Amino acid sequence: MTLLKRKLADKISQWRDEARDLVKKTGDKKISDVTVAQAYGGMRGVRGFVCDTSSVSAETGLIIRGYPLLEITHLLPEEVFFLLITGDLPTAEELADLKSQYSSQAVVPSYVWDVMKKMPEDSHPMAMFNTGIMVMQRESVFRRKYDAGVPREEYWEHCLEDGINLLAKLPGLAAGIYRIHFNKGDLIDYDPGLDWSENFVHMTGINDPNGQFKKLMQLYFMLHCDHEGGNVSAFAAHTVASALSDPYYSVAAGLNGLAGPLHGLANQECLKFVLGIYDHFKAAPSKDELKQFCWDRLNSGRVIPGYGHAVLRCPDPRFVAFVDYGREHIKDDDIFNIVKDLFDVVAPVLQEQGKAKNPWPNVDAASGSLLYYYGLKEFNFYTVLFSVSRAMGMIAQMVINRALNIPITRPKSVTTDWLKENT
Ligand code: CMX
Repeated sequence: MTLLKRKLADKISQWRDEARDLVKKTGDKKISDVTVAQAYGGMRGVRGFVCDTSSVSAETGLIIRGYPLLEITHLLPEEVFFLLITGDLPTAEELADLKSQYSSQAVVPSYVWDVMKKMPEDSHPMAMFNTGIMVMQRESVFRRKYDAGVPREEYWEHCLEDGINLLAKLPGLAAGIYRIHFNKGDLIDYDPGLDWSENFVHMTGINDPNGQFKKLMQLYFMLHCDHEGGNVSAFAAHTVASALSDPYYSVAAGLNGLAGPLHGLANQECLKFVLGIYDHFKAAPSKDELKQFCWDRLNSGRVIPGYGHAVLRCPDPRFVAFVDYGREHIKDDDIFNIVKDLFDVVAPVLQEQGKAKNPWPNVDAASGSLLYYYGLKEFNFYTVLFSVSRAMGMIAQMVINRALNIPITRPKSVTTDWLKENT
């Protein structure tokens, strides 16, 4: 048994007792009321289910298992996955064990590349990535075990096995799609001497002479790992997994949601916006010029990408972590400096416009400028990177939900007539 599975087995018996006790003692206590405005408003703020991997505070942002994000940005993605799923940081031995599981499962099956190479040239890299995951669905251990009739107490174990097998392959799948879609030449083999994020950089073939791009990707994959349970991608994955669709189906479902421009696709939109500014002014503009540019965009009926958030009411700590990284490593870069200046300009503009409830930057506002600097310039690929990371949160949440036997998701919708008669 792997060390992660052993640790989870201990934790799960405690979590099951805790959940059972809570339902027994406080099962009829209310945790939310729903207004008509919320019913028409994307259920914003409705507390309707449990997610323990992380929580998002409107005032301080992401908290992972009790750790405010900015206190743990040094963690490897492997460590943060262990933390998300178990609630504990791994020991050196547990980390080594997880790394060796990833390593043994990292090679993407060749039939996936056959499909990827046949996809139309104008397929979006996110469509390729999600297709790649779906093509691997035939590997699902969960599906085979379910079909064989294993007891439901065991579901989480097979969900975990699928989750690890899938996570192990995502850097390779993403890097291979990068090379195929952008005609970068032959695929590059996985290097067992490198870790998860280092392997991604290695397999893209992007030149990284001083190892700084690898450092950035370690940070990138760590920062995007989870954002509690109610965001579009996590909730879509949660809902699909609740039907006992296996992790391949469920992660792909979540990532199809991440591909929306109001969610994960905003990072490609954001860099497009910043490069548009650079092209327009042929250099880094003054703050007054930036302000006018933002107003022109708003007046044309478009959003400022990378700004605003459904839950946050503060600058996103993930944005802060990226800007800190940029200040340390690429402080003289023009594109990065536009991103920094936008931080001073956009919030007052959005406040003056008076529509956005949160005028501050979210995670997507800064990441693109850093990727661009290190040579990953194809911005329609950026959401794939978000996906590689966010799959960790989806998988951690789904393993826990199977362990707790959370039933199929089925909230009740109401009709407009019902509202008229009953409110
Ligand atoms: N620029 C312009 N207008 C904005 C805005 C922005 N960045 N953010 C919000 N608004 C507008 C909304 O479009 C909405 O306008 P209408 O009333 O005309 O429909 C109004 O302000 C109120 O919206 P809100 O309650 O503040 O925000 P929502 O919870 O509805 O939406 C989000 C949140 C992120 C979709 C929205 O802020 C947005 O579109 N931002 C730009 C896209 C973006 O950066 N998305 C990435 C989010 C992070 C992620 O999930 O990856």
